[in-house]
Amino acid sequence: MSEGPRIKKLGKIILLSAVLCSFLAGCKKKTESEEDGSQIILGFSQIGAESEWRIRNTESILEAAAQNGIQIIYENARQKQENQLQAIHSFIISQVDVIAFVPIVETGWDNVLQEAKDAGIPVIVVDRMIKTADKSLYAGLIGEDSFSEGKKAAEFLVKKYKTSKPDEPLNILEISGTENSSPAYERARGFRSVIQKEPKFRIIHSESGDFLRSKGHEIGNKIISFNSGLSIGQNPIDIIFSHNDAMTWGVLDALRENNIHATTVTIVTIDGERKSIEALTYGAINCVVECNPNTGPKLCELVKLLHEGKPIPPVTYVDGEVFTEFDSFTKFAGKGF
Ligand code: GZL
Ligand code: ZN
Repeated sequence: MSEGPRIKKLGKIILLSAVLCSFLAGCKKKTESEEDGSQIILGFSQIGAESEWRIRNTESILEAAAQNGIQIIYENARQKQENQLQAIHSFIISQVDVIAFVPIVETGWDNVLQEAKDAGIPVIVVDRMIKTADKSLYAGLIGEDSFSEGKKAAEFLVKKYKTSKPDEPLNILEISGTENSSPAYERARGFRSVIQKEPKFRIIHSESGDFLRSKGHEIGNKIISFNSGLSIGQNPIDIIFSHNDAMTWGVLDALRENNIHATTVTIVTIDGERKSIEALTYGAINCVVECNPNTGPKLCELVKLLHEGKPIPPVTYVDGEVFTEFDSFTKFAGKGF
């Protein structure tokens, strides 16, 4: 073989080995950092992006991980529990240091959490709660008190209608969140724990809108009756209690499309999107119970404690406020969504 092509061939071998070395060095650097344990690796399974609240919740966690030097493997389950189970399983295989996940529904987690426990990987439940007989399957929960959010919604109605007469019953439509999710159960329970003491209120219908604006829109279209009021069958609707702002805005979309002014009905909603609080100023919404999505910083504190082998509290709540039509709107600081 003449010189020319040989040089070329040699050049190729040198180039290839250079590429190989840099690749190995890269790998080596990554294993080095894992070996000296300088960077915590967190596997995080998020349920999806079904609402502005969820999007802010994800942002808060990703931002906090970056600020805390935590390497996060983020998996978006696109609203499917089976995608979450696969994601958690893959975190176990990759031997992450800590697993955090938002359980889209309360049940069906025991097997994969047992796997994580057997692998010695601590798990933090985020935002929503799970139902399990074995509390040792997770280290702790960080989220919001959904029961108290439901109570606050009802307490606003008791205050708003304190002078209305008991013999003029007030009909409530409840639009609930994702079926079998802890916020849907707990918000409903908290709301009823107050309402059932007040005979003037009647929950005439409850239906899941799956925390989605599109489903809220469908329900909105369903309750618009011919005489441009809102009703379920023959029963007029005086109040709508919606488990999240996304569904509330779906109902408001339907009202607007049918030229029905939102002030014809009292609306109480949960989450605290900026546009929902602003709607208090023009009467489209009457009460917004805030659910704080910014759990990122606190979650990272808990991750670091677990990585150091320290215990964490069984439940850590982040608190939220209540904004109503009676406020002066000077106090709204907002949670960034
Ligand atoms: C509540 C959270 C709910 C929000 C919705 O803690 O799980 O899920 O209220 C979101 O906006 O979809
Ligand atoms: Zn429409």
